[in-house]
Amino acid sequence: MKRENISPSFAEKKVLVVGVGRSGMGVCAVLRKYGCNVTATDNRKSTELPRETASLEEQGVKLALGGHDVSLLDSKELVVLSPGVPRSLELIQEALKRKIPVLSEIEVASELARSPLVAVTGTNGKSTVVTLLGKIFADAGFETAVAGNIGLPLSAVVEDVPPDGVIIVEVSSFQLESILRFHPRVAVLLNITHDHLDRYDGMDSYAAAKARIFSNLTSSDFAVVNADDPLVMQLVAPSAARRFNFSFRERKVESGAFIRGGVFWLRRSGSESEVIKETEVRLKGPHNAWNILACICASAVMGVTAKQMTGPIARFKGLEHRLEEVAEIDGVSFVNDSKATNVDALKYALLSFSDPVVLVAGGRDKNGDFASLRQLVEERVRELVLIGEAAGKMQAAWPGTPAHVADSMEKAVETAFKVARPRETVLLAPGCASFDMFKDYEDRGNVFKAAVLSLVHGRTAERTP
Ligand code: UMA
Repeated sequence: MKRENISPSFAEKKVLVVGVGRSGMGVCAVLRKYGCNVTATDNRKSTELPRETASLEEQGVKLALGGHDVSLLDSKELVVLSPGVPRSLELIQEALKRKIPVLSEIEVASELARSPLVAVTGTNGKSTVVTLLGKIFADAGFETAVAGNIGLPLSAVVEDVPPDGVIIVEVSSFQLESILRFHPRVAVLLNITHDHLDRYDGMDSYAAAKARIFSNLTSSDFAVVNADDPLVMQLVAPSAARRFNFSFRERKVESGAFIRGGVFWLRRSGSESEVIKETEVRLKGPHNAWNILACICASAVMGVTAKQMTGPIARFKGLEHRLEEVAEIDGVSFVNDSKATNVDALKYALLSFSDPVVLVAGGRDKNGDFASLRQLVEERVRELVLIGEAAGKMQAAWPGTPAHVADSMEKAVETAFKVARPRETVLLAPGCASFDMFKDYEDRGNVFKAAVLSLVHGRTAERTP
């Protein structure tokens, strides 16, 4: 239901929504609710979008499918851009020329928030952090929603959470590119490493998009940042927000969280509280230790006590497709880290295992610097099984490690199982996007798991198209 006492800046405007995926569908509903005259455009045709077409028509949204004609901008007062659509698109450049504001779905949705937002960005770890934060806040008695890049658009839940609740929102650089007043109470920046260099013209523009998370913070807000990442520290420096650092080194933390003597500690106002022992944590790997430290800071600044955090952190086993243990066959463990879609995530996947692994990697290259991992691959990978478009580039980048090339995930799993020795791990950590062979990273992880399970059953999985 429309709230009577608020009038968002977009109310009753003539709006063009670009892209009718999850963000577009979510934002169309909100815009219609507040009296906007909405047209939605997508480069897919109505035959490819039957469910969306029916739903939008029922809501009174006009449709312009099968392309983006610039005449769609005539008389429009606002453009809402889906994150997957680049601002370099001719339609968007024309909108900017005509001085029509181009905003992202999170910008529009956040205007309707009644509760504080905790926004989380970074190259890797975002989904793990927002999910664990959701559990910590819920356990501490907050009404909570977890939304954003993780899958559920912010517009779908933003009005459901009461003022004393909290909305945890995963934000990507794509979403941050088109914010204006997006103003979280807590902004978390986990890390910045090479990713999406197929969309950005370099690290500077990618990092600048990430840094926009701080752009509207005031001295009443909090920036939670990884003090072990120099680029993160550089980007947060101009922010007026109160700083909570997290680090593996105690000396870098005045207020925040750190690890000392095998214990995660919270430090604020000069006093320290023990949160949890490393041995009680189920999440593996150094990257997950940073993720937990980030959660400690972000929940502490919102009033959660160290004691309240312990249980949810101890119970959290991690997410599907992130270092997910699939099965053990004849002493060989299979681990699915399909979410390792960039070089840095691949690096942390490898650092999570003390013994050498058989690595299944490859996919669609995002201009990743595979050669930077050469030494680590030589130390931690006994044999490689490479798939997808990047197989050749990876083989050339890691010449010191024996490699096999497979033309399907099923064959990759079979080959990896053949070469693996008892007590070794077969690790899927592609270091690449999935779109050359799969719908998305989840599809890739599911196909890997199905192939492993069919080995368990002694037969080859049949791939569904
Ligand atoms: N489209 C056009 N014109 C174009 C390009 C695309 O019309 O030039 C259309 C497509 O035909 C499609 C729609 O735009 O119908 C898709 O829009 P989208 O790619 O923005 O996808 P959504 O379904 O709206 O999902 C988006 C996020 N997707 C991306 O950022 C690519 C989802 O993050 C997010 O969960 C969702 O909003 C809800 O907030 C996914 C993602 O891959 C998980 N994110 C990237 C990542 O994590 O690396 C950033």
